[in-house]
Amino acid sequence: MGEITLGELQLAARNHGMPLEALREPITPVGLHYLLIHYDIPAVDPETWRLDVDGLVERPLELGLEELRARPRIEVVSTMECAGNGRAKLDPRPISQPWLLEAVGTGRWAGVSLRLLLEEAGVADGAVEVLFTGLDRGIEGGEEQWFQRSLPLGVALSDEVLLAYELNGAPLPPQHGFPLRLLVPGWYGMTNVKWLSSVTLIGEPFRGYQQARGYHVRLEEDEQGEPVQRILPRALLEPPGIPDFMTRERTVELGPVRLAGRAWSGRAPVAGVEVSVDGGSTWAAAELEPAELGRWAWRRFTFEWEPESPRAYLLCARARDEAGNVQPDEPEWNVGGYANNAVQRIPVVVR
Ligand SMILES: Nc1nc2c(c(=O)[nH]1)N[C@H]1C(S)=C(S)[C@@H](COP(=O)(O)O)O[C@H]1N2
Ligand SMILES: [Mo]
Repeated sequence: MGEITLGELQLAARNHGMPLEALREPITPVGLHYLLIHYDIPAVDPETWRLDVDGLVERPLELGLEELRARPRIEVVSTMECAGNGRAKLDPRPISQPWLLEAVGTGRWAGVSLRLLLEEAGVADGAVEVLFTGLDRGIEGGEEQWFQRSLPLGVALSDEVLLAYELNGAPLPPQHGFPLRLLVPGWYGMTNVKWLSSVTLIGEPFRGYQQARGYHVRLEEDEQGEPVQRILPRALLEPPGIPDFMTRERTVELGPVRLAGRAWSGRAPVAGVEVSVDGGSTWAAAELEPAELGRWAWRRFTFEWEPESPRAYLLCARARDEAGNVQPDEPEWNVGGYANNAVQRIPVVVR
């Protein structure tokens, strides 16, 4: 596999992942949540900032932060994962943000129901999608653009969809979309447009770059492909023992080890998690803890492991969901490097 380029390193240095030991936390501390920022973090003055709700509506709205906060506050604990998580494990490696497995985090998000605002504005006849526009501008695929994505009206009206102004009990920090971002639990990260400036009802499906070019699973550059939408199942283990500084290989003391991790799927609730200590030749069920944080958050699992001798092991975990989605053993390559949910493998030396 080709070496990481300076361009990829530049992206990786800006957009950090969640250190996998943070899987021990049910809610990811804000500074440990992964980050993905296509362009620059925009400058926002909270005094003059307004959200426009416009397009095919009966009563356009223009709302400041205080006006949004005056509306009923709803909260959802949601696991967010970048669609490019796992990209760097594809061969050949698609050149973009080179995530290994760490582009995930779980936040306690709070804000106002998108449906409430849309009802207030009154959706006019002919509206089919809701377009979300961020304040960040850049050039991608040769096109200058605001970061923009749309949702079908039916998805936008779902109960759990928020315009969030808080993360973990505090105002959104600049890197996570201050003052307001979209939050669509269960959908891959790019859906959750940050630094919102407008919410626009439109009468035709949006064909902008982030919708029609980006975020499609394509086997060849010039095919249409399938849009990337809901998060596929994944289980990740907290790396056990202690790491080697450079290789990150783990060393564990001989004796019983309680392995633990978290599993999620945006497609359907997690149905089960299995663990393997022999690189995936044999699997055993892990203990799945109750879904205390609700439908949209990852679930903790544990597995009691008693290595029989001091030697090398290859730990793996895999999740399946109630819709029958499973994790493949090997990555399924695509041009953009999206939605690679192949099973995690952690080399461990027991001594
Ligand atoms: N306006 C805007 N919204 C955005 C992005 C962006 O670059 N600009 N990145 C998207 C992508 S690709 C992901 S994975 C998530 C990451 O959210 P986080 O940085 O808060 O974890 O935000 C999404 N929303
Ligand atoms: Mo992403």
